[in-house]
Amino acid sequence: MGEHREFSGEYVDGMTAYAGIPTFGGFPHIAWQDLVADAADVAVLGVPYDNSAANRPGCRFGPRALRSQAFTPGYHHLSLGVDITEWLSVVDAGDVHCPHGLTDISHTNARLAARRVASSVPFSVFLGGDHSITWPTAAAVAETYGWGEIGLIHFDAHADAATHMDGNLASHATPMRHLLESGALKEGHFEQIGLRGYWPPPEDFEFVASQRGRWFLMEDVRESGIDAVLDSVIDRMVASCSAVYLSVDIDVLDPSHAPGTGTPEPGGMSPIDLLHAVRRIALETPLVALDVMEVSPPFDHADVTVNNAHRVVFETLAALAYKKRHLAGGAPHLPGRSVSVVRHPPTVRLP
Ligand SMILES: [Mn+2]
Repeated sequence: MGEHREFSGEYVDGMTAYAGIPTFGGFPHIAWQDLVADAADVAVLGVPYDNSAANRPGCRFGPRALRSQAFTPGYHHLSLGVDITEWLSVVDAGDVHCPHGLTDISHTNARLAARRVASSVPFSVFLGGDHSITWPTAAAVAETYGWGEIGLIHFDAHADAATHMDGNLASHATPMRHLLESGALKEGHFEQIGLRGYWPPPEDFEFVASQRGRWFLMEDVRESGIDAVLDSVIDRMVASCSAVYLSVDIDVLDPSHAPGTGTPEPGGMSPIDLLHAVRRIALETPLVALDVMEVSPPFDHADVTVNNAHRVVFETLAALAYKKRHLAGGAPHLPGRSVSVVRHPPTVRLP
């Protein structure tokens, strides 16, 4: 006869990676409308809009997938020796209302919500959504930090500097054009990394060159190495810009690492190079905002794209935490290692 067992009777509390109402990174939710000055160091805002995708859509589901499907393993960055949550308060500010088919309303809403976020907290994260959203969000950051004062570093397979695509002026192929033409980005404040393939035509590069923008093809990255490219990009940004916006189209990664996107282009970056690049930019420039765009979960496999996009944000947060601790006089906690992975001292601008 089996022994009878009783339940212990005590509720055991805790947190698992696979349960609970999802927020980005498991961070607390404060709606963007309720953000007030210094409510947090970082706020994460979703912009679920994909009406401007030129090929396969689906990135309206990006913000939700980044909350629910990405695996959040913890907050301690192994190579930086820093715990994100010890040094940064991060909130999930929810989503912008983007009604289907209504581009003007969606872009206006994105700009107003991004303005609220950027003016309330020291560091803004925007989750797309297609890349047309960088037009309103980067414009909002420029309004906050000074029109023409910010610089933009853009990782992408594509230049996104067309005047229009298929007649659509608000296409995801055009945000960089609008930001440059409007003066949000001044001449020489624009750097692109990872371009490749068959688009756009030479006229678009002539325009970027006329704005003294620069672009580094994947071929340049392959030949020079990512660090040489970053040295050049970071030097120019630090010399001329008081604040920096980082825009990452997840299709800068090779499609083997990011199948869940609308316009995949073979021959792209590896996640290790992208995360390293994002970390260096966050550490070595006065970075004030990040966006991660074009994550299209319906085309993803095994959440590989979602997890890579999530780690782009976490790498940035870890670098910001590192900078904050550095300013406070703290040192990395790296048991068993004597050499820091950080090449250059961090810049002083911080959340
Ligand atoms: Mn792209």
